[in-house]
Order: sequence, then structure tokens, then C-alpha cells
Amino acid sequence: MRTVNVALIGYKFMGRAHSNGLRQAAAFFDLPYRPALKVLCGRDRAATQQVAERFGWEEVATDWQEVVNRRDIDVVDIVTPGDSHRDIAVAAAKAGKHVICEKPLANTLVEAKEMWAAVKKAGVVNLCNFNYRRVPAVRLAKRLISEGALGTIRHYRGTYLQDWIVDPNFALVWRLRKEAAGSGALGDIGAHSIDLARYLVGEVTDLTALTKTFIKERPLPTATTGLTATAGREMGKVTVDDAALILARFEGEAIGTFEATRFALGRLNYNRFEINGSRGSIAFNFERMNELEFFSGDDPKDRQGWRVIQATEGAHDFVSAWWPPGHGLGYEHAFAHAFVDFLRGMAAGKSPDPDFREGAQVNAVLDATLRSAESGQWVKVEHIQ
Ligand code: SOE
Repeated sequence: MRTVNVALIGYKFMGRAHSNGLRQAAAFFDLPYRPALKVLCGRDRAATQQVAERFGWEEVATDWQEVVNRRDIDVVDIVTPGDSHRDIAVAAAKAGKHVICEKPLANTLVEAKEMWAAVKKAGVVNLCNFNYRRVPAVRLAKRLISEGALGTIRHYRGTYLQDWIVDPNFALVWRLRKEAAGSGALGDIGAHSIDLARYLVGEVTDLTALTKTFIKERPLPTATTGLTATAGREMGKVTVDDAALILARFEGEAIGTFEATRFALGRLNYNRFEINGSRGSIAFNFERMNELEFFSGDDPKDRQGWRVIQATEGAHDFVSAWWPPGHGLGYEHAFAHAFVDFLRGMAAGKSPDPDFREGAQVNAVLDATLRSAESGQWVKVEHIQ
């Protein structure tokens, strides 16, 4: 079996999620290639080295440019903050590498389109990792919709609620700075809801939105690890949204709402959608990620009601490779599933979904949201070819 050498650029929260996903994919699934954890790249050599040792990366490096141009690297996986996605992905594609990039694809629509153009031109396999697509219950939702169990879809209701920055003394981490993250709750978590809506319902054609920043200044961080940081004495400006609300029209009949906030006290990773169609409805909440709620209007009237399906059986996508039926999966599994689909895609010469075009399409919705929030108008969403 051929070995495929992977280079991972970034080593913190997503670096650990991807390192683990790659290892687990190789251990639990039958894959067309044997993935090797070849190089882990980060600017802080000592910190990168520590993560590399824990997850079994063969080498560490501090210069991504050198890494993406190495002849022995087949796949470049990008998990850095959004401000470096474009440069790394474009360079990797130019060097003929297959590319994975964490969501959102880029900080701006212009950058996202450049990334899509670069992978298209190079003819390399590409994936923008929106992890929630690969949760078995979400895959079941997709299957029910494709089979027509919901009929004509009329409503998409996406809410992504967290509360980790409610404290005004929580430090100004990179996710709260526009130069690094592009936008706030909108691009970080709203992007997931938008991706799920596109996956399950179709394209958003036009929208109107509002954004709000509740806490305008925060202490600058002295040290950061993943999502958390130690607050220093000096203050800095928050330059992104804390919350975003969108009212949207889809192609076809559906209309939708989106709410993304990090100020919903008590909600931890409440990534929920409810979809209502002419024949049925479904609801999913990541806080109960192994369950899908389904209501069928086709059931006899006297026994209609919401049923809770445990998406933990061999009949559900990805599940049989893991544990015996009924044992359930967690947050980290969807990252392994992304590598499974990516490596299979490489063998078939076809990018798995969502590819960079789809990633850029999410950026087009984010871009329309920010334009609408500024102008107060309804705006059209650009269609990415
Ligand atoms: C933080 O808001 C975060 O980790 C996001 O960056 C992820 O994309 C989301 O899956 C969970 O929350």
C-alpha cells in the first residue's frame, strides 16, 4: 500500500483535532493509502515539538514555505488562523500538493476565490473541513432529505450558540480580531450553520442581516492555548461581531434564519438546526450529537409524533468502523471521517465535499452578511463557479 506523506500547518486546538483524526482514520478504516504523519509545522518550535511527540509526528518544522515545497510531501493540511490560509493554500497548490483547509476557507471572499482558483488550476484534491457534515446523525438528515422524506423544504432554522466570551475580562484572543479571524461569531460558528444549510437545503440567494459587538474592549492576552488565554493589564479593541442574525431566501421555496452568538449563557456548543418540509421535519443539536429527531407527516394521524433516532447503528454512515452498535461517537470522530473521505477522494481523483468552491460559497454568504449588516439592506449572495 502506498504511503501518503502529510504535513500539518498549525498545532493548537485544530492541530490536535487533525492529528488525532488522521491517526484514528488510519487505525479504524480501510483506506486506499497509508497516511504518514510526516511534518508538523508551527512557529514556536518547542511547543510544536511537544504536540508532535504526543501524536507521533516524524518531524517538526517552523517555516511553512519550506514544508509545502518539500518533494516528499503529498498532502498539506492547514489549521492556522484564517489570515494565513490563502498564502499557504495557494503555495501548496502551486507545488502540486493536495490541500485540506479548516473552515472558514478564508477571511475574505476575495481570498477564498483565489484559493479555489489555485486548486482548480493545479488539479489537486481539495477539502474545506466543515466537520459537522460528517457527524452520522447529520448524514442521516441528508439521506432523509435526499430520499424525499421531508417533501418540499420550507424552513431552515440554524442556531449556533456558545457562551465562552460572556465574561468581559476574557482576553482578546485571535478569534476576536478582524485581521486574524475575518469576522467573529459569524465566521467562526455561523459559517457552520451556513454550510449545513447549503448541504441540506441548497444555496442561499439573498439575505438581510444584523451584527452586534457587546463588549468593545478586552484585556490583551499574555499567553494563549487553543481557545483560552491569560488576560494581561493592557486593553485592546474587539474588532469583530459577538453575534450575528440573518434572514435568508434559498433557491427554490425555502426561507431561513441563522443566529450565531458567543453570548448565549448556558449554551456550550449548541449547533442546532430544524428543517420543516411539506411531509416531515427534522431537528439536530450537536449537544446531543448521536441523535436525530424526525417527525413524519406520513405516519398515521393517531400515532404521529417526534421520534428520536439514535444514529449509532451499523446502518448509519461511518459507524460500523468504530465500536459495536449503540456505543456512540464524539466530537473528534468527524475529523477522522474527513481524512477517510479525503484519502478515498485522492484514490478516486475526486475532491470530497465540501471542496474549496463550496468553501468559497460559504465565504460569499459571510461576505453578503457583513455587507447587509453595514448597509441595512437586502443583498444578493454571489454565486461561485
Ligand atoms: C470555537 O468557537 C469553536 O471551536 C469553533 O472554532 C469551531 O469551528 C466549532 O466547531 C466549535 O467552536
